Amino acid sequence: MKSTHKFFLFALMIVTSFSLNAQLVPGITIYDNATLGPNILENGSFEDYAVGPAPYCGFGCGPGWCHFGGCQSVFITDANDVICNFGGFTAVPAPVPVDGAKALKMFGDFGNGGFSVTGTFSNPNIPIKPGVAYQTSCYMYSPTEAYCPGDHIGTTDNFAEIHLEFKDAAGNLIEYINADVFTGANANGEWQEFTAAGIAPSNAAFATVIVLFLQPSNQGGAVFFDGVQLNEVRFPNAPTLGEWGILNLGLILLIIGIVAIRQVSISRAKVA
Ligand SMILES: [Ca+2]
Repeated sequence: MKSTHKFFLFALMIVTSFSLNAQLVPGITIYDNATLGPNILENGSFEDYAVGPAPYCGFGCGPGWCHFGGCQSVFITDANDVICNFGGFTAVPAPVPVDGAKALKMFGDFGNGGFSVTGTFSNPNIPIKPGVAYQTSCYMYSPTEAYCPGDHIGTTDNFAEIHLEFKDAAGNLIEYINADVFTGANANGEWQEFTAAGIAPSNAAFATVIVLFLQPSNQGGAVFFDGVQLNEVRFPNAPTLGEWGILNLGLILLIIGIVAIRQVSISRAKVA
């Protein structure tokens, strides 16, 4: 074998080797295979609060969160708390939090007889990286009607949501992503996890996580929230910049090799 052929064969072997080892950037479906970075929310499990009603009417902030809604429509509960201790119902133990010792409870404010919203959002805004995927999640709970009819939302229009909001450097909302909605159909006395994920826009600088209790028809019932997370989504198979360089070098060598072999073949044909 001529030395030129040996060189091109060697080059092709290198290209093939790098091509097999390099892993392409995964598409959107790789969310299933991604790993999550640490929770970047402050007090995402509400453990830094004291048990009891949030001491505000309308708006107020605590460790890592701010709240809005009617007077005392936001509570912090633990397993020693009781629910259904109102309206002639029989008091029963509050749900055991799914994460740690405390959970957040929200219900409507019954303020004006119309649509009301009670909400809790992370504060301050959380610095994020544009173009990077993030995931937020939380557990939600509403008791069965048999256990606590006063807090059960299964016979109401009430529902709850978790949003992930992306904001620009000035704090303006750019876009938000919803998880599935927690409705009366989910009020089965079990903690259930809800998740929303998406890629931060190119002009995003901050993220905010917000959980909402929505009361369209002035009806009773409550939803509990716990274990709220905001995580960077990491793709372990994504190539590093160095790996991208090796891949590109390999492709260049492949092209050079193909062209050179073609040149040698043409030359041989002419000699023949
Ligand atoms: Ca907790």
